[in-house]
Amino acid sequence: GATVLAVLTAVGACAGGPSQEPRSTSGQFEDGGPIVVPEEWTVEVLDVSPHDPEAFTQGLEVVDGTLYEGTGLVGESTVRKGPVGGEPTVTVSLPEPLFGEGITVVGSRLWQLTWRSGVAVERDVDTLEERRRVRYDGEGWGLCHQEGPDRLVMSDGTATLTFRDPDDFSVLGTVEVTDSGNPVAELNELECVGDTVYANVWHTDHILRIDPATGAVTARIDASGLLTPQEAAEADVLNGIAALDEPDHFLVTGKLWPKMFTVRFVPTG
Ligand code: DDQ
Ligand code: CA
Repeated sequence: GATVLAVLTAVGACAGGPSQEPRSTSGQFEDGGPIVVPEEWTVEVLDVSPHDPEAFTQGLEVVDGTLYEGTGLVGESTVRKGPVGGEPTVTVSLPEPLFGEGITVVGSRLWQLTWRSGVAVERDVDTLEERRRVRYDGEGWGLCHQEGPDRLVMSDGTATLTFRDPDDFSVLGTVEVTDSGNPVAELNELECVGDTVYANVWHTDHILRIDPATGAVTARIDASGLLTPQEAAEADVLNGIAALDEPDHFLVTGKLWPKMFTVRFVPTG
């Protein structure tokens, strides 16, 4: 696990003076508990597969060997599904003016967020046809579903993750994500794996491993260098993490990336 600095001598002590207060004024603790210093991890590439270089990837998820991808941009937003490593077999469009964002599968439904319209679209997971829309406050960025507790986890461009009822999107709670005690804004695409939430951070090549119970970042995964400089020059940012059926294996891609990478996240050194 990550290093828990319950007794911290150097950090915070200089600025705050010699206070031994065990709560936040000393910088040693946050409201949620002791400050957690994330581990530094990297990615090990196991395989490379093609990715639609015109897909402005906003959501990526694999369920039972089927890859679901949501794309963005007004007039170009879609949801598509197909076998992992193959071409999509079903593609549907999200009509203007909606800008598609994160997606997640919950049983027989798929939820698709929109960026600034405050609308989530419920789709039939088989046909991807729209079933209904629900409203939410704020922006929509990333989305994933936890089995237990049965809830959605949603990012909105801030450091706050919102937990929602997977039936009606009502808010069940929130948590602020912090790295070494500091809020991390612009959390983007999400992936729920057991009790862990992974998030990539907009405009970075970092994927964060987050404990949603406390919001603490427990590992910072450096996923830079997946694309060649030439490929990166024509692509947009890293965005898209999907846990594969094989434990600890993930697909990672990005907006307008020509490739998807099968990776494992591994501690550095
Ligand atoms: N978000 O996905 C991070 C929430 C928003 C991305 C917005 C990207 C806008 C690109 C606009 C390009 C217009 C051609
Ligand atoms: Ca995902």
